[in-house]
Amino acid sequence: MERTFVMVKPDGVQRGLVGEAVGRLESKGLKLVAARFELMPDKCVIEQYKEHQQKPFFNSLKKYIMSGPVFLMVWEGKNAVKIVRTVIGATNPAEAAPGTIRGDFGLDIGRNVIHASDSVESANREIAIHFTADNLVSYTRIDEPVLYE
Ligand code: IDP
Ligand code: MG
Repeated sequence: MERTFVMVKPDGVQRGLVGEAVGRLESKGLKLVAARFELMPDKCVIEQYKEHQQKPFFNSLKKYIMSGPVFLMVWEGKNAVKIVRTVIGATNPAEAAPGTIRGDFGLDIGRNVIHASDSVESANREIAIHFTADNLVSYTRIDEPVLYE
């Protein structure tokens, strides 16, 4: 089983899309193992987007992520990293397929509603930025026997 880090960004929160995002991941069969609603501290934003620190859009990205509350989650399941990236869609909502969260709810690359880790390595790194091991809840979803072969 893999775990991945997912965040409804401030535009998604303001537009009332937390429930939509959670609902899509829940009904996909993935298991929610941690969640928190917060204004993300400066140092966590920098750490989260470390790989983009030298990019021209970094300052506007940081301002966007800190513009309002975000909803942070950890989801678990078989191939969770790849599956969640598929559910959220391409980075640019203009290119994201219909049926994906970004494809259905976004217009602009700088306001793309939701984040999800892009690899198992990033997922482990990002989960550790926002959650402690104690925050991750181990339990069995009652439908697990019918979700997996
Ligand atoms: P990802 O979120 O799909 O993994 P990344 O390339 O890692 O995409 O970029 C991180 C975030 O930075 C994007 O989700 C988006 O919010 C923002 N971003 C990426 N490229 C641009 C850009 O060209 N202009 C403005 N914002 C961008
Ligand atoms: Mg990324």
